[in-house]
This record gives sequence, C-alpha cells and structure tokens, in this order.
Amino acid sequence: MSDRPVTPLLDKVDTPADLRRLKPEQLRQLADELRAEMISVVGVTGGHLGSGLGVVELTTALHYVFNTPEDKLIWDVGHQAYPHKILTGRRDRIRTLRQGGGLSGFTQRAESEYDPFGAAHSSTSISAALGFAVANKLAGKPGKAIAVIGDGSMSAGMAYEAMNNAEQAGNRLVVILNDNDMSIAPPVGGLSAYLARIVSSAPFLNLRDLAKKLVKRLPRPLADAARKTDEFARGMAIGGTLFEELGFYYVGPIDGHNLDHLIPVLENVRDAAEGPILIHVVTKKGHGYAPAEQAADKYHGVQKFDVITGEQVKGPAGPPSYTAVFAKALLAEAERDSTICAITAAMPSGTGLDKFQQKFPERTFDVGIAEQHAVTFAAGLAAQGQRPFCAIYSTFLQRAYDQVVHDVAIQNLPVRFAIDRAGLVGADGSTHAGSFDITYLATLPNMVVMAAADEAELVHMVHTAALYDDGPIALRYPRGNGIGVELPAKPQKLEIGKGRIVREGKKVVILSLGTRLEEALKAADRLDAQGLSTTVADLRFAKPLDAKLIRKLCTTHEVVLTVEEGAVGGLGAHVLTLASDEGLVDAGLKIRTLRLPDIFQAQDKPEKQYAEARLDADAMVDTVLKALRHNSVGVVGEARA
Ligand SMILES: Cc1ncc(C[n+]2csc(CCOP(=O)(O)OP(=O)(O)O)c2C)c(N)n1
Repeated sequence: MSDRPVTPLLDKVDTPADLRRLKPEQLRQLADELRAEMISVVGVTGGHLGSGLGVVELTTALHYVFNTPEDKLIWDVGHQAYPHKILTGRRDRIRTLRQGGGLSGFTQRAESEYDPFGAAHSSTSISAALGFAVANKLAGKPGKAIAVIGDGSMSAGMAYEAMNNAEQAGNRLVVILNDNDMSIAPPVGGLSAYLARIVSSAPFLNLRDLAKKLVKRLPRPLADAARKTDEFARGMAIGGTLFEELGFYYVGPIDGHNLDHLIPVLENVRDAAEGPILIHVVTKKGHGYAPAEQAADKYHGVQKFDVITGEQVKGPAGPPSYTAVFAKALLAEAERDSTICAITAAMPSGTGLDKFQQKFPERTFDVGIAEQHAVTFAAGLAAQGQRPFCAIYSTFLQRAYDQVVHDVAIQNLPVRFAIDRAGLVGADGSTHAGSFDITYLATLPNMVVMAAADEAELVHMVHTAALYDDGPIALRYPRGNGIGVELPAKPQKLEIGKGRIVREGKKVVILSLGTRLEEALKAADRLDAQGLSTTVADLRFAKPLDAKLIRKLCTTHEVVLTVEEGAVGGLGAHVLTLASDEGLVDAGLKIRTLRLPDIFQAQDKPEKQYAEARLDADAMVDTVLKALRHNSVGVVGEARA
C-alpha cells in the first residue's frame, strides 16, 4: 500500500453532476467516504442507519449512471435515502436530519429536485414511478423513472398492483428490488422464501463470472440487439419467473456492494430498448459497520450513538413506554383467554408484540407490510370466534380504512384495534403522525373508540377490549413513555361509553380525551388560581360519547373546552353536534375545541409541536380566558404573539 495521503473525494461532490465527473475507479473510495459520513451523521442525529448503509454503493451507482434529476429516482419509504441526500446538495444540512426546521428523515418533494416523490409509508414507489414514466411517454419526453424498493416493502399488495400495470411504461420504468433479506424484523411470507431461493442458487454464488460474462456479451445500446436483450433479460434470470409473469424483464441477482458489477448492469439497463426491467440487487443491511451488521435489527432505527463502539445513548430511565404497557397487559389477557391472538403488519418490536410472539408464537401473526390484509384477516378470525387484537400504528391503519369500514364495522365483528403512535410523533414528522384515527373511526356506526389518558387507563382499556364481544373496539395511545402512574394490580372492565370526573369545579369544564389530560390538569390549576373554578373530565370514549355526563357538565358550567390529540372531526365535533342537537348552546354556553391544527405539522421536539398545535396548558388557559373575555379564540394553530 502507498503511504500517500488519500485526498477526500466527497468534498468535491456536491451534486450528481460532480459525481459523474469522477472516473469509475474512483467510485470505491467515494462510496467508502459516503458510508463513513453517514455513520458519523447518524451517530449525532439518530435515525435510520442500517438501510442507508446497505445502499451506499447502489446510491452512488444510480446517480453515476442515470441522469438525475431528469431521470426520476424514487426511494420506497425513503428511510434509506440519507446517502442520497448527501450526494444531492444536502450535505451541508445533513446534521439537521429529523430536527425542527431541518432535513426530513424521508424523501420530500419540497426539500430537493432530486426527491421527485415524497414517501415514508411503504410500497408506493413503483406506482409513483409508473406515473412519472407514463407522463413522460404521454409528453414524448425521454426521461426514465427508477423505483428502489426493499424486499420488505415488496410484501405489500400495492407493489404488485403497480407491477401488474407496468408494461405500459416500456423501457422508461426500472424497478430495483433491494433484497437485504430484512424488513425491520426478518421478512415473512412466501415472497421472502422465493427471493431466498433465487439468491442461494448456484449462479448467484458464481456471481463474479456471471457479471463478467454479462459485461462482455452485451452490446450497447441493447436496442440494436433485440435477441441479446432477451438473452440478457431472460437467460440471465434464474428464477425471476414471478416478475416476468408480471411483464418485467428480470435481471439478477446482482451483488449490490460491488460497483464493478453494478455500474455495467445499470448502464445496460439504462440503454435497453425493452422494458420495464426489474433488477434484483442483493445487499446487506448495515453493510460496512460492524455494530450494525451484528445487531439483530441491523440498526434499522437508532438513537444517537458512539461511532467507535456503536453503543447507543440511552435516555434517562423513566416510566415504561405505552407500547410496553400495552404489550404486557395483552399478555396477561392472553394467559387468561386462549382465544386472544395478536396481529402485526411487519412491526413486531414497534408494537411490542415481539414479547407476545415469544410467549404465544402460534397465536401471533406477522403478516408483513400488509395492513389491509391484517384487518380483513382479523375480521375472519373474529367471525370464527377468536378474539384478535390488531396492533397497528395510527398512521398505517389509514391504509386499511376500507377494510375497517367494510369488513369489520358493517359486519359488526369484534376486532380489537390497538392503535399505537396515536397523536404527534416528534422527529418522524407529518407522515407518521397519528392525527386522524379518532376522526375516521368515531364516525363509523358500531365502532367503540377509547383513548387512554395514562398507562393505568391503558391497562383497563386492554382488559375492556378483551372482554368486549359486541362489535369492533379501538384503543389509542401515544408514542413515548407513560407518566409514571402506578399500574393497576387488577385491571377494571370499563363501562362502555362512560367517562370520569377527575377534578371538580364550577365555572369552566375541560373535557379531555387521551394523554393531554395531564396538561388539562395543569391548566385547571392555573385557571383556579385566577378564580376560575375548573372541572376536568376524562371522557375515555370518543364513541359512544358519555352524553349524560356531557349534558350535565354543559348545563352546570359557563365554558366548555374539549381537548384531544387528533384532527378536526373528532371529539370536539361530536360534542358540538350533541350540544347543537340538544340545544345546549342556545342558552349562551361557550364551547371551544382544541385539536390538532389543519396543517401537516413538521417534525420537531414534542413540546414544540404541542405548542404549535395549541395543545398545551398555556393554550388551554388562553382559550378559556379569551372565551370569557371576547367569546372568540382566533385561528387554531396560529403562532402565539
Ligand atoms: C405502510 C407502512 N407500514 C409500515 C411501515 C414501517 N416500516 C418502515 S421501514 C419498514 C421495513 C421496510 O423493509 P424493506 O423494504 O426491506 O427495507 P429495509 O429497511 O430492509 O431497507 C417498515 C415495516 C411503513 N413505513 N409503511
């Protein structure tokens, strides 16, 4: 080895145009620097690490070969796009990832012309890329669209719906299947087994020879050699039949960390006259960083960490998370009742169901990234006498809304929905916020909707849901830790549709739903200190509403404030409808609703998001004072003066 110092290349590469000025033999060094930069960045910011490390070479090769941003590069989910961000003019801001005012942890159209399509929910990339490709075809433009999708994201039906329609894009569409044999947890289902069979077949093991042959045999452009195109696309393929049946030319598997393999294949695909083409690239999640490679989850998502040791910074020891409390409570119910089973859509650790799985493997179902299937599968289980808990984040349940309405609610089947990450989610931002579940669920006939005010309430709600067989029932709880209340030794069965008074007063009443109760109690103390005696009720149920309690409180107080961590159309709307239907407002009652503002709130620290949303004690006090002074609160969500 030479002792000459190596001049960093990454400092010279601000955009893909700079990258394309490098010689192919310089790309290895660039990729190594890119990987080191990414590790150093995520060590400081936290975030998604393993997925990005696995696509460092692929990112480099794609921008080197394709003419981005004219060619549209669309990353599925977008959590693996940190190296892409570094190479596309955002290196100077990369250390602001996932912070207020900083770069998003996913791709975002507003952020860069190199992010043609925003993402964060999985399995949308092929549909979107197809849209770009067909738009180019209609406009007579030459640009290509390249979707990069992981094997986990390929488990969602939407990816196949898109592939089933892809033929019309011809050679303008390229799909790269990034197969790292991992999702967040190990991937599940038949597709994963199928890909594993392809990769373990003899030709892949002789990949080096194969790639050499490929480069030698392929004339460019392939348009001039249709026969060989076919040989390339089909002859090389070993087991790509599934994709071929869907109309794709299958190429692969290719070693996704070997630039000498990747570049010529991508060049040939770029120049191919035929299409659409699917390239099966095999990578290793966490590649090139030993702590990530060795971790069971390949460092899918991490806190800040020490780059040398890989050790993640632990937050101060606090109360258990809502997720952990839910998981423990469900386990206790399952010990008592053998018909209780649990369903997750590729989020066993995120939902806490990994614990359930250890104890009751035969009663746990990880269906892959397939929320729609999860819900209808649960409906079938419920119809046949099982008691399924479908544990899905609020934001991902959106995808299964028709299944919730049509397969569960209309048939009044007792599916239990455990809705995690309900409300604001801090660094993950608007794509992951659980803003809409109260609204979209409480509008449905037959549905029961509960929100836990603290972790003890969550335990009661899990118990209540387990015992409730009369129809669908949902319980929502937020991201993060509980507030440290003691957990009940014996859970209570709550009366459906009954709230509770937490604090008695005379003039003002706060009707709270969910964990904003803590702030409501702070606001009540401050209002009391100003001579405004305040009652606080925890309604527990957004549906059915405790009409009796609300009626009583509305007729005995002067100001009513509803508080919920959900969008307009939820608790506030239901209380207003009740008050209007029953003429409670006719006598001059002042009702105000605090809910999430009518904007997609960007990532930030939770306290800042709550302040922006006007869902903290300050906003509650302010709203009550304004209601008493002016009978008007101004625009919800407006910045404080
Ligand atoms: C609809 C939806 N459900 C769940 C998730 C949560 N999620 C984020 S990344 C991921 C795994 C993706 O696996 P894969 O596509 O193989 O990418 P990898 O992280 O392995 O690179 C999951 C389940 C999501 N983003 N979208």
